[in-house]
Amino acid sequence: MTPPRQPSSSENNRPSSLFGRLRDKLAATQKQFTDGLSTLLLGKRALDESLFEELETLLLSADVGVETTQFLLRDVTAKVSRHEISDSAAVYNALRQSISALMQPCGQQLTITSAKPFVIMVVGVNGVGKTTTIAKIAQRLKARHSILLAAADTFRAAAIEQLKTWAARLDLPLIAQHTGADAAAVVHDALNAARARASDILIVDTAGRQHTQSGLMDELKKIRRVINKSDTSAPHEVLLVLDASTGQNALSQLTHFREAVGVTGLVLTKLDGTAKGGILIAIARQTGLPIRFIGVGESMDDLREFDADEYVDALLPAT
Ligand SMILES: Nc1nc2c(ncn2[C@@H]2O[C@H](COP(=O)(O)OP(=O)(O)OP(=O)(O)O)[C@@H](O)[C@H]2O)c(=O)[nH]1
Ligand SMILES: [Mg+2]
Repeated sequence: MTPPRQPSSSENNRPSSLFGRLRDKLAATQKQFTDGLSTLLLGKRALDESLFEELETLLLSADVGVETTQFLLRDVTAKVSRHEISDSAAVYNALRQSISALMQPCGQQLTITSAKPFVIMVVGVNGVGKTTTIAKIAQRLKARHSILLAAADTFRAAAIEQLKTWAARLDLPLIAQHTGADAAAVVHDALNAARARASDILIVDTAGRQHTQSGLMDELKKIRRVINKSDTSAPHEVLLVLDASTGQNALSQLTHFREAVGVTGLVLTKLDGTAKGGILIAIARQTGLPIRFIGVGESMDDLREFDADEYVDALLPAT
């Protein structure tokens, strides 16, 4: 049974409807993880071994990962040993605190500096939501900035068409070449066009690739070099898009892309359809990288700036 919840202090500072909606969007994670935790910990259970075993299973099934699960359990059991915690509801609150402390460093929003153009390079494996996320970000930023899009996914004709469709819908200019063109050459053109137009922001869409495809990873490095050659401070943001429902594999993608192109920010997509929302906690623990946005659906409005307090409140409602 899920207990009635009171708004937390951080929640009081925000419109409650926004909270409600994030919680609704995270329905799958909510059902398994949040309800599971509430049932386990808020029902006056004894603090015995079986409780911690069940807690471990819950954390692992939400894809918090072995290392991070052990870390969280160590934290909580140490508090039990020190007699700082004496009942299961206090375990819930201690866990909430530990997760919140892990997530805080990730809550750094993307800041568009005065660099002109501010270059955002978007990378990730196939189908994670790169192109859709670019459209969502562009829609969010276009009221305050002039934006140019670069279709550097020259791999498939459909990929160029997809970005063209978004550019037309958002009424934004786009630089593209034919299918099979050198992706770095498209980016070179786009940088020149951005300067000529005095665009504030250039967003570069790249082809999805597995980190094991060394030729394609080299292409990505080349794109980065071309950008960096035109402005040594660029790219100003290398956004890695990760599909939250891929679970722990997201961490290995992160390691490889970080090594190849120096990821500076993350977008976690498809959090609406997964019970594995705990992957964010593992990412926070193991990398501390800024999570710039989270994707919670397919529509244009389904991109949120990541707010650590909001996320923790949605995942573990304050008691
Ligand atoms: N449910 C849900 N679907 C999403 C989200 N973000 C993207 N998608 C969907 O994921 C699918 C793939 O999105 P794309 O943007 O084409 O992915 P991509 O990374 O550009 O794919 P490639 O260019 O082929 O590598 C589309 O059907 C999107 O609508 C999200 O946050 N939630
Ligand atoms: Mg794409």
